[in-house]
Amino acid sequence: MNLIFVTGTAGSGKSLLTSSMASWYREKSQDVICVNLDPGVLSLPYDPDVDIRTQIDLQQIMADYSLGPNGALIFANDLIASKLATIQEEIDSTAADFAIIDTPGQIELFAFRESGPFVARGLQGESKVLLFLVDSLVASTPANFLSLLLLSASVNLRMGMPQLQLLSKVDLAGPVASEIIKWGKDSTAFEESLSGIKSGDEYTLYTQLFRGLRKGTAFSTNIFPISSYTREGFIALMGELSRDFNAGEEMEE
Ligand SMILES: Nc1nc2c(ncn2[C@@H]2O[C@H](COP(=O)(O)OP(=O)(O)OP(=O)(O)O)[C@@H](O)[C@H]2O)c(=O)[nH]1
Ligand SMILES: [Mg+2]
Repeated sequence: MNLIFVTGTAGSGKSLLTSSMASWYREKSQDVICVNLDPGVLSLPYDPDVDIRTQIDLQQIMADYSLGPNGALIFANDLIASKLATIQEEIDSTAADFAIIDTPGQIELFAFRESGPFVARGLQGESKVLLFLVDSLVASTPANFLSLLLLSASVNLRMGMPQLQLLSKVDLAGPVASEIIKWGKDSTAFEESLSGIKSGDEYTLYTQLFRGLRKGTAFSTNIFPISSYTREGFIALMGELSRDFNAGEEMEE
């Protein structure tokens, strides 16, 4: 089974992408399941085949421990680690080819505490890839774009698996989307835009960070523009995923 983890900031489009990728695979007659790892979500745009909410009840946690919604969410997210064996069993029992794993909305609770990386590293599959969604509505300035890439790099540091950056919601972003893609491909274009808002030591620091990120091997600023509504970019994304999964299998042989 190939595991695809979908991560990104709150509201960046993780759940809708999980749903639209699953539909895409199913149309291609691939056996795919959707896994919901968000204990706090009320409604989902897909029918989860494996759902952490059957193991972790947020309302019950609030009542049992007299916690407010934020405290209960932290507790619930930390509890995900203790359910690793059950999640693995449920995923394996489907014997699907792909599992698309939708992660909790609050990325800091999932990626920057112990539980998320423990589950991401602990779940076993033939191959694993992590998608990080850069929301094109948020990444519209060079400062915001760099901030999201740095966040993506820190998620990469924590999760320890191949990672692709996606630029989400490009159908909404208009011409800004092409500008962001240009920044991702060409450091000079990024630096030119950054020079409009930063100068001196700050400019030097941020341009060095950006160039450093671009040199990374496990991580790069190559970014796949996608829309979960129009499916723009899906052919390129699925092609890249299939190359990554085949490369993983070849390495195992
Ligand atoms: N136009 C457009 N809207 C999108 C796209 N992807 C997501 N959305 C919308 O953005 C909002 C958030 O999408 P979700 O899929 O719930 O995002 P999420 O990252 O799962 O959100 P949380 O789990 O709450 O952090 C919803 O209103 C979606 O309909 C897209 O590609 N295009
Ligand atoms: Mg979600």
